Amino acid sequence: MSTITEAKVIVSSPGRNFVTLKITTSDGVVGWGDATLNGRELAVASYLRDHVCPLLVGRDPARIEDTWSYLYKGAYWRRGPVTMTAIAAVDVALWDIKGKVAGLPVYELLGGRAREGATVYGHAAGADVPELLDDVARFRDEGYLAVRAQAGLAGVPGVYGLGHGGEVYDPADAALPEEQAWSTPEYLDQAPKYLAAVRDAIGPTVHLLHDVHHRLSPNEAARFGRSVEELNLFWMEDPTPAEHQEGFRLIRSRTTTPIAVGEILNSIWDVQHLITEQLIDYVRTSVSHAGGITHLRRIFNLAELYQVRTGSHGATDLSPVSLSAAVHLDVTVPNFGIQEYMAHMRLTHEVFRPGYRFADGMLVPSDAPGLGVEVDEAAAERFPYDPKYLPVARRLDGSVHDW
Ligand code: CS2
Ligand code: MG
Repeated sequence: MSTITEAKVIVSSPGRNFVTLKITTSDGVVGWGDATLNGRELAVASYLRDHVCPLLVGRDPARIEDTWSYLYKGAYWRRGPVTMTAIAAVDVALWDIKGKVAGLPVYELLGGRAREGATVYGHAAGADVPELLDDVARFRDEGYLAVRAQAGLAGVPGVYGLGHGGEVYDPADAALPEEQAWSTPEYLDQAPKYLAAVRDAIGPTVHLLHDVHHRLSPNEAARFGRSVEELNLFWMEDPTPAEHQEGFRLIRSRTTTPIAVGEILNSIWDVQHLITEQLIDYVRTSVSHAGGITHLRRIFNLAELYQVRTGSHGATDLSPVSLSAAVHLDVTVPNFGIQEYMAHMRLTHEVFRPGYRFADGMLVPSDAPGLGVEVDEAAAERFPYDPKYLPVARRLDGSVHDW
C-alpha cells in the first residue's frame, strides 16, 4: 500500500500571501493543496503544521473520504474558517494525488465533464462611472461574457472593490488594517445609477454582477434589489451579512433580483437553510474555504435539489491550486452557475503554474493527470511571508460597519 510520507506547509508571498500544502507519497507522487485564509494565513499554517501534518504521515492517500472524516470528526471542534481551510488543503492535495495515480484529470474522477468549461466573471471597477465603463469594456474586449461592476461613491473614500493602482485589485494590501469609509444612504443612491450606466453600455444580455459585500440590512437589501430589478442583474452578492440565514427570507420575499451568498461560509450546515428554503439563487462557498472538493461537492449536490446554482468564490486570495480544483469540480456539476475569476498577478505565476486556460469566456481545465498545476518550491522561497490585512469599514460617524 502506498502511504503518505511527508506533509509540508509552504508559506510564500509571490505578489500576495499563499499557504500551500505539499503531500508526498511513498510512491513519490506529490499532491498540492491551498490553505490560504486571507489576513489569517499563519493560523491555518500552524493548524496544519502542528496538528494535521503529523496525523497524515503513514495514512493511505487513496482514502479521501476517510481522511476527511478523520480530520473533521477527529478534531472534535467543528467548522469555522481555519479548520475547514486546513481540511480543504488536505482534501484537494489527495484528489490531486488520486488523479496522478490514475493518470486522469480530476474532473474525470468526479464523473466527467458536463460542460466544456466554467463560464467566469471578471472584476471591473472604477473610481467613477467613466472609469468603470472603460474597465467593463476592457473585460468585454478580452472575451468575458460576464462582468462584475463596482465603482467608487462620491463623498465616501475607499469603498470596497477599488484597487490602489496595483496590477490586480487586492483588498488585503496594508501591514495593518486600512480603515475605509462607508455610507449606506450614498450607496443606495449611487450604486443603482452606476449599474444602470453599465447595463446601458453592455446591452441587455451580457451578464452583469454586483457585490454588495455584506453592507446592508435585510430591509435595505430588499430596497436595493428592487431598485435594480429592471437592470436584470445576474446576481447581487452578499446583500446582508451571511450569518443570519433567516434575514434572507425578507430579501427574498421582496425582490426578484437573484441573490448569491457563501464566500465566508465554510460548511454545508452554514448554507443548509439558505438552500433548502430556497432563500438564495447561487451558493458561493469555495473549494479552499469549505472543506475541499469532497465537502463542496456535497453542498453543490444539496443545492441541485433546490434549484440553487453554484457561483464559487474565486478572488486572488485563492491560489491557482484551489482555482484549478474549483474548475475541475465546476465542469462536472449539473447545477453549475458561474465561477468568479480574478486573474492572478504575474509574480504569482512564478510560483504556481496552473494548466487551466481562459477561452470563450470560460476557464477550461487542463487534461493533465490530477489538478494539472505545478508549484515551484524554489521560487516560493524567494517570496517570504509579508503580513497583510483586509480593511475595516467605518460609517461616517466613526462606528465600525461590516467591511
Ligand atoms: C470578494 C473578495 O471576490 C469577492 O467577491 O468579496 O474580494 C473578498 O473581499 C476577498 O476574497 C476577501 O479576502
Ligand atoms: Mg464577494
